Amino acid sequence: MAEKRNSNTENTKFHIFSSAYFRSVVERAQYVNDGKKEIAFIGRSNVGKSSLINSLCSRRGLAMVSRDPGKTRTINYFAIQSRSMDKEGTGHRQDWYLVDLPGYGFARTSQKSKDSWSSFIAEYIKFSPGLVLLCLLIDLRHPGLPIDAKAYEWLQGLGLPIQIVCTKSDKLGTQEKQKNLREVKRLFSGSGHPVAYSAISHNGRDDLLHIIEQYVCGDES
Ligand SMILES: Nc1nc2c(ncn2[C@@H]2O[C@H](COP(=O)(O)OP(=O)(O)O)[C@@H](O)[C@H]2O)c(=O)[nH]1
Ligand SMILES: [Mg+2]
Repeated sequence: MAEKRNSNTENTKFHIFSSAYFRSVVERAQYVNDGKKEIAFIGRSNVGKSSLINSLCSRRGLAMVSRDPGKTRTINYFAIQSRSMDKEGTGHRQDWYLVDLPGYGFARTSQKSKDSWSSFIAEYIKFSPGLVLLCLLIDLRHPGLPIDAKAYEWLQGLGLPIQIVCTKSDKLGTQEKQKNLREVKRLFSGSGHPVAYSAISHNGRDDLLHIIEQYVCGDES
């Protein structure tokens, strides 16, 4: 896919100015390991992961929204270039990867397939030294799904920072949104403040980019 540069005029804020599909891998020997940082996205199938990645990068077709879920189990890397400005007004460029991980929770998934999902993800996390943050996506309409609670508990055990991102926030009214956000905070305690996101209005993009900036520009790796 050709690289596209965004015409972003807000140049003082941390922003992504270039994004391109880089590589899909299925096994450890193929992992990208070039010293760049990685921010990975994970969540239930249909939670809005591809839409969120597209929104974050301001690219309509970057991650395929319609890609048939569950058929292929691949780790997809997107090469990202971002720019930030320090207090002195000097611009800095960052090169990193956004990593799209296979979703969990398909209907009719056997225990064997769940186990292989877990070992697939655990291996990626274990052997990717550039990985600095895991974004776990939760549908804001359904904060209490047992499968998300299980995934969170399991991911927490892997010892990486986790950022909860609540998707499809545009589908809720203000009151329900606040109520469900409180519920997410309660259920996913220990992961900081959840970000409410809408891939339609892009509400939440600045908040999430600000969080990503801390990891991409900081030295937490
Ligand atoms: N209203 C609304 N719909 C969304 C949002 N994000 C995703 N969707 C819809 O939810 C469905 C699944 O989205 P997709 O990004 O393919 O989910 P994925 O399987 O997690 O990658 C699609 O029909 C999207 O258009 C959102 O923020 N708001
Ligand atoms: Mg998808």
